[in-house]
Amino acid sequence: LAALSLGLSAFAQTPTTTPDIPAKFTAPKDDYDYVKRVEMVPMRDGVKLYTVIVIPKSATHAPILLTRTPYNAAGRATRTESPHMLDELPQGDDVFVKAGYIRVFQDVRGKYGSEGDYLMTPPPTGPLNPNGPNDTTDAYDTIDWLVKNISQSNGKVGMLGSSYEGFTVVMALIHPHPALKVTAPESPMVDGWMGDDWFHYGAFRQVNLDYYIEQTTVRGGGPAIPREGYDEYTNFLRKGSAGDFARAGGLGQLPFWKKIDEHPAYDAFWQGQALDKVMAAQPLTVPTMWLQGLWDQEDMWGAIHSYAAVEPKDTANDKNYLVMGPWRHSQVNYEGFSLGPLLWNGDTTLQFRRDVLLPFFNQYLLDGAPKADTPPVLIYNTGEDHWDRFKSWPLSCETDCPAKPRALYLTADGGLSFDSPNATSPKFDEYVSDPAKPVPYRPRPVFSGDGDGWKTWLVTDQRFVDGRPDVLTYESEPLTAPLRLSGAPQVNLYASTSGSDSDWVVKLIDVFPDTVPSKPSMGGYELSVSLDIFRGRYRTSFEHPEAIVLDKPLLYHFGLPTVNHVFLPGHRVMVQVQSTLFPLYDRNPQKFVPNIFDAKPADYQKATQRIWHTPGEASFISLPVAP
Ligand code: PG9
Repeated sequence: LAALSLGLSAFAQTPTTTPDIPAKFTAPKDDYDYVKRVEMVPMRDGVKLYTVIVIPKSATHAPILLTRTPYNAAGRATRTESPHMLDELPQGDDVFVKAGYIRVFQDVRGKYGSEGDYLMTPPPTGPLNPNGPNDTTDAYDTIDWLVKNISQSNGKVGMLGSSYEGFTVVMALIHPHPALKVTAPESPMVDGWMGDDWFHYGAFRQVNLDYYIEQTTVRGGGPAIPREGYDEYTNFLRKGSAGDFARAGGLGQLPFWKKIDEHPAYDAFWQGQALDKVMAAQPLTVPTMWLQGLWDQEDMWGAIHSYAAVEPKDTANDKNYLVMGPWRHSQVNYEGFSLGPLLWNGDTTLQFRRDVLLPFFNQYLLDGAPKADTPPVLIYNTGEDHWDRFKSWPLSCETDCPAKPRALYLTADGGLSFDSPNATSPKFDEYVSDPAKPVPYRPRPVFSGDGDGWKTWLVTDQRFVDGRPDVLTYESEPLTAPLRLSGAPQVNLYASTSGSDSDWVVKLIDVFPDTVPSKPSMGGYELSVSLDIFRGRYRTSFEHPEAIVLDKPLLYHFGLPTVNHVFLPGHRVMVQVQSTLFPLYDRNPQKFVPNIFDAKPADYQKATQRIWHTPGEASFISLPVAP
């Protein structure tokens, strides 16, 4: 009666003091369309790697799609907590989920749930890693375990992943397990010095210092380096050299930073882990689709150079494939309708995943699947806005290409010409590069938390620096016929400097007509289709830097990133030359010092930079002009 009068049930009740967190909770999953297994998979040295296996409930004889990651396998396999595998897995997995694949994510050794020691992108077996396990043996052992321990599988495995995850795919290809039947390294990190994450031609990408601390201070995700202000331009400028910035952030305690600091040049440390060189040494045995974005702001080097390195040994033309989309870094796994202000003809990433990637993987992984109609080379035409299918790549180069490049000369009146200059032309243009006022790589303020600003900086309208006294601009007349470039433009800059060291930045730009009626904001837009930076001290040798002879015109020769672009009639071609891209790249003090990481404030000096136009020393871009 007392209970009833209190409004409580007279039957057995949960005592009010029972702890509200039960000893065990199991979410009901009967209506899930998949099962998730977590396994600690043993490697040959006894180290166990944390592995998440997502199996469709309907699976029998299903292929396995494997990604090995330093970015938290549990998180990678959980986009949203959902009963549907399609929503549970990353967006880019959509086509594979719909096709009934088993999906596996694994933490690389030493990260998140995996045991063992972590090395940043561990070198392959060889002098830099004589007997330590690495991502080649770990991939091999993992695949071996997967095909023996997943009863719903057909024993065939494909691997893909972007960036660091793409690096792990390439490592698996060095000595592939026989069950590895097909791969797609997406923007793989292949050569950290030449043109992927850490340096470009020796110029240091200092904004990545946060990555070292996030990735190597703890097994999980570490913190970022604290900042004094909102604008990275000021934050980095105030600290001095990249080395000073790193040391102030505590990176002196991190072995990976020490290795970078000890190897600023392209010595054996870098050469021995350049995976395009490793891959070139042996024929590819697994069908592989190398892919990357045409405006990939992080790993612009890896895929295209690996494709080129292995192509000579693909004599049967059945293993080596190339795909380049109109994308930023890793965009292939998200939506592909646009990049910054550039709008494409539909969802280019879904088109690729559904119509090209999935049939390619199916061919090698699904029992009885038909042969896919995979073009050897698939590249988006960023001027005409459509996909191009080619038999080989590039279409224009010095040897063994359908067409020869054409020299486009930078002329002294700020023009561009396919005719070489004559002796009466003014000899040079000049500008003063002041390390105290470096040219920003994107409009200030450069806020580190602005992810979109970072993802799209390569397509920024270059009018934001055009007209600066320390940026030289060369421009053609409006084109009367289309100009098609299909290959890698080559810079041949004859330049002198009053300093004993210098960086050179060259941009190849498509200038839109003054008015674009269909999208007025694109009127006069200066779209960089290819740009890069070259550290002058490596002019004669990447391994042994040398001081530059003062005020002497010298040739700086380097390749720009690959393009497949048509400059349309009415558009102009533009080339810009400058000496800084700050703070993405650290400043060159413009005085030769043994290690730029240790440059002192007094080492940074202004320099007068001259771009030469005299016969025999005429600066030009070798354009991969294709019919
Ligand atoms: N670009 C990133 C990275 C790759 C390899 C090493 C370090 C960083 C990434 O997106 O994974």
